[in-house]
Amino acid sequence: REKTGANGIRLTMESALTARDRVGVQDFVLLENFTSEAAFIENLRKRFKENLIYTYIGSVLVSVNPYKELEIYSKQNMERYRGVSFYEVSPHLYAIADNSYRSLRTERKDQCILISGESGAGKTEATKKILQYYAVTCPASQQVETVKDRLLQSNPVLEAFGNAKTLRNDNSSRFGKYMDVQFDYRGAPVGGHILNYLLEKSRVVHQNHGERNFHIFYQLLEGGEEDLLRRLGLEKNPQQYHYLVKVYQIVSINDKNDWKIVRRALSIISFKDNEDLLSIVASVLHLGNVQFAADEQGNAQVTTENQIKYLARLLAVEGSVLRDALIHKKIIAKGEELISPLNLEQAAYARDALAKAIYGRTFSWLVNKVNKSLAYEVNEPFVCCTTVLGLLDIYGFEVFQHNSFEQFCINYCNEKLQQLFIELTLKSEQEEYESEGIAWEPVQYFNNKIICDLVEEKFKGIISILDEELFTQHKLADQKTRKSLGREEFRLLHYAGEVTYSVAGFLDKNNDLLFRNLKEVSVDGACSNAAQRGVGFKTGGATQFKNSLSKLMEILMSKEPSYIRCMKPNDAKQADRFDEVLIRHQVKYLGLMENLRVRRAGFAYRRKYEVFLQRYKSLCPETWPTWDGRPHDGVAVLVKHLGYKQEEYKMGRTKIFIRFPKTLFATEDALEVRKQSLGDAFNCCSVLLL
Ligand code: AD9
Ligand code: MG
Repeated sequence: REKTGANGIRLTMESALTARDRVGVQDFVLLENFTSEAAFIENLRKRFKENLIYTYIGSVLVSVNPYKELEIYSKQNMERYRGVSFYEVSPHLYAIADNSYRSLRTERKDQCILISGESGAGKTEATKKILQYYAVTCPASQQVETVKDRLLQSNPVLEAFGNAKTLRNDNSSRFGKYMDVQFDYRGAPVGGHILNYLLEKSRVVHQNHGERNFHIFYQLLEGGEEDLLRRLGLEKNPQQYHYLVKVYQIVSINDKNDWKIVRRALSIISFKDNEDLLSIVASVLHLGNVQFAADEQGNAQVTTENQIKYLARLLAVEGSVLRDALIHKKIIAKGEELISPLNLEQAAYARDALAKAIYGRTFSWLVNKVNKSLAYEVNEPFVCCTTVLGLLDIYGFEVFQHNSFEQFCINYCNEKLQQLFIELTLKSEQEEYESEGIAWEPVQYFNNKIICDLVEEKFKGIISILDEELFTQHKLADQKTRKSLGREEFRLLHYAGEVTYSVAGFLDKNNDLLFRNLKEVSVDGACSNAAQRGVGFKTGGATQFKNSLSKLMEILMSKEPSYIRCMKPNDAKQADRFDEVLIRHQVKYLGLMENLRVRRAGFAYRRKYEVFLQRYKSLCPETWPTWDGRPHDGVAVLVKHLGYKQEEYKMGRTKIFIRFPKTLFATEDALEVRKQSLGDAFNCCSVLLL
């Protein structure tokens, strides 16, 4: 390319092109070859290299975790996004946050922001940054400050109890979270509510190599004051506890410091009975240290009396009752109660089941407490009408070597969200075309309803069958597929690809078995506080999950959605490393190409006549410097002058629709030239108004 020319104009035009070359396009709809995955990834890579971690697909925000602190979250930057039109500033979380907030205010329509992506992609960070944005930019008052504080502080508390170090993420959320923020008529946050999904309870009793238990255990031991630990019967050393892994110190985590943060957060969300909560945490650790030995008959006997003593006190149950419950099974046959002893293996199983149940219920109880503290207190009568903005931080689609019940639930959840996403995107596209009076061109897309039905249908669906415990008898795949499957496997063709699930352990996990007498102990004991409601359910875990998901879908459907799609650039949690294979995977799992195809089905670009005219009016003598008529007519004159061909664009009621990016780019380049020749007289935003 010619770098210098006889006139400076040529030079400027070159540099505009080079800039686009260097940093890519900030909206994927402007990719010339929008069906090419390679072009998509190349655009991401270019931007990532320039620390531009955000890119749009229309109104969807795609984000790549930078794994380093970027200077883009300052208060000044928040101000830049406040009240500014989506496309006038570079892509950012704040633009999504602000846009949703403004729709909520002006249209008084409930909003939701759905954040998805795989573990470590940055969902939780995004959620927190959005909350911070609202805390800083929304109107304040004394009461509101308290609510803002509680909303922000609910995070460290729930993260302490619900997050853990995994191989993929040092602060991995082990539960799904949906948080509503309520706004009053002034647009101030006045309350909130959290729904939680599927806490990974199995982590309480077992962690994979290189992973940890939930943060709270280490925080308590590392940071807990001496007399507190004494009261709880705990020793400072995590190595003492079977449920805690041997290697527990991680560079990126400071448990001692986090303990202070959590304690403070607990007090802000008005926890008076901290100690009750911590007693339960301690009891789980004691329970893990309960040991058994076999007597002559091979029946388990408790050998660690000390632990029973602490447990009895912490859980407020009779020691003897607890001891008996741990080594016996009570069954009811023909109306009669039968007590039978457990062997070593069964006793260990029962102990772990109790630990999981206690922790799980404590978590639900904690969420309840947080919700009570966030509940909107109506001080002014007649002003109880609020609008709601929901934030969904949910685990992304996942496939491992071995996929079990957890992956099944998680992937099913993603399947539902994808269905919702495609339906709503298509719907909003269709609605826009209709309201603009432009003919709709049908789009072919992967409809995953069939997979959702297969999972959730009454009687025939996998979840129903799980409850019936007939699982292995069901024929899920055709003969051809079956051949490549093991006896205890089934395979689902998810939107993101095929996943083979192993049935082993499915039923157990679905039933979440807790022996009857242990249930009774935990009902009697101190943990009765902690959300007893879960005890004795008749349906399996998957059915409960299905029901809560279907409620979630209803909630989401009733709101206007925005989307943030998070990606991680590498598995090493390192900055400036862009692993193309990993990214390609995620582009697929997030359904981004499908998203782009739907969005680009008709037109790459659309903009209100006023905005379009304002930007490009200098390119036509009839519209420059001012156009007095209707903006629609001005644009018609303008594009005629620019030589747009009939198939390149359409004029809607309020917007111009441009089919191909190249048309827009040609106009942009012409603008660069024009700018140069006009010099100072030219006053136009230098960012391409995507
Ligand atoms: V998981 O499904 O809960 O395991 P998340 O939530 O998607 O996962 P998280 O938000 O916890 O991931 O991000 C993982 C880590 O990446 C964080 O602890 C940060 O160290 C890092 N991160 C994520 N987003 C950003 C960012 N915008 N800027 C800087 C970030 N670092
Ligand atoms: Mg998370």
